[in-house]
Amino acid sequence: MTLQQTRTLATPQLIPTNAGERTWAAPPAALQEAVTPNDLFYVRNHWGDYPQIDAATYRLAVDGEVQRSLSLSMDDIRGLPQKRFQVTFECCGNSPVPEYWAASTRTSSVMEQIKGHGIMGNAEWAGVSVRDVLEMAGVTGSAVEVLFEGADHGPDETVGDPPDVTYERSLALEKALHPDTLLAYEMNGEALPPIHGHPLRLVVPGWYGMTSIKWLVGIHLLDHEFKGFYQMERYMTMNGPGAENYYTYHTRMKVKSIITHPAPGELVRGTGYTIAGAAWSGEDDIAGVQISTDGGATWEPVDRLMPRSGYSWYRWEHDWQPPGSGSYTLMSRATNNRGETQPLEFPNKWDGRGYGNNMVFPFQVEVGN
Ligand SMILES: Nc1nc2c(c(=O)[nH]1)N[C@H]1C(S)=C(S)[C@@H](COP(=O)(O)O)O[C@H]1N2
Ligand SMILES: [Mo]
Repeated sequence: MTLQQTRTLATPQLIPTNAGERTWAAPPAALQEAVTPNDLFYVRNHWGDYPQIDAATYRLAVDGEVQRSLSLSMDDIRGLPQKRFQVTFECCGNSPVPEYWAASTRTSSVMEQIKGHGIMGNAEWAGVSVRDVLEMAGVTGSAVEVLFEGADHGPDETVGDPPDVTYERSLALEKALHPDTLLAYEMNGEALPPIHGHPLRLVVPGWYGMTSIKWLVGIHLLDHEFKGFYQMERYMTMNGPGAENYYTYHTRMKVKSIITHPAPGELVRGTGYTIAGAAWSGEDDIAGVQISTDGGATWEPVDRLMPRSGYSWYRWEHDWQPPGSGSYTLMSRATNNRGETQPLEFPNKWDGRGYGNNMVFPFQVEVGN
């Protein structure tokens, strides 16, 4: 089994995608690896300045609807049983919607690059179960949600209002108590890098990235639903009149697949090429990936769908004999084990935001001799 190792940049590096050093996308070459190296793992911060926390003096507060409030050091946390597995992250704003590209004020070179899917990555995380910490504190029967508080705060990044809001979000008790919902202190075998939440972050397997709170300083057990800014005003879609639910609050990553080989702009030569990519669907299994090399006229199952590791994406490969030189439109389409599949167009156009885009992405490729 051969996988083309094609790098599109001599030295791949993160691509800034907005002003103020808040979001960097992984370059296409980074998505060609099954595990994304730390220095090429996308970054999504809400403020340019991010917390620099000293692990030696760090404390995690656990309070609210608990029998015992806790203040835990990193040594206390490291004393709990360690868990280690891969988790694929995807920002809810990954993969811009084609209709919005034209309207963007970004420079064309950045737009060209973020037409890709780089606001995602896959890493091996090590840490402890949130559940073990909650059991130490003793959750009372009155608790319904768990609020995870980050150390970072500031004015809303787009309109400046609210003037000072903390990055914090809640999980339903059930997801927080899932044994694989982690407090992670390691990423790909290294101490969690400062920009990814050092010394401790939440990792919510299968859910969009905004749920995995970095620079975690508080776990608060609530007897009510949390209605804070980053819970209710961001990372949701208004579905518009006539929709069954007016709002979609994004949680599980929707079923999706991307093509990673060829990379954007790569010229394919010769008569044999292995198209490859990734597919994922929240915590669910991928049942199959189909590929089209003629713009969606015909589809066939990919030749090889590899098993995943933990909560990682699935990698897939497909051998292709281009009928001749010229321009081709490739498409991949994944289906999960619930029978859900990718739509041909972005489904949530009504509110003008692009969250949760899992459409089938047309991918233009030039084949040379
Ligand atoms: N404290 C804090 N946690 C956060 C964020 C943030 O800005 N502050 N961004 C969230 C978003 S939107 C995403 S997609 C992921 C990105 O994680 P990464 O920067 O490690 O890739 O972190 C999430 N956790
Ligand atoms: Mo995100």
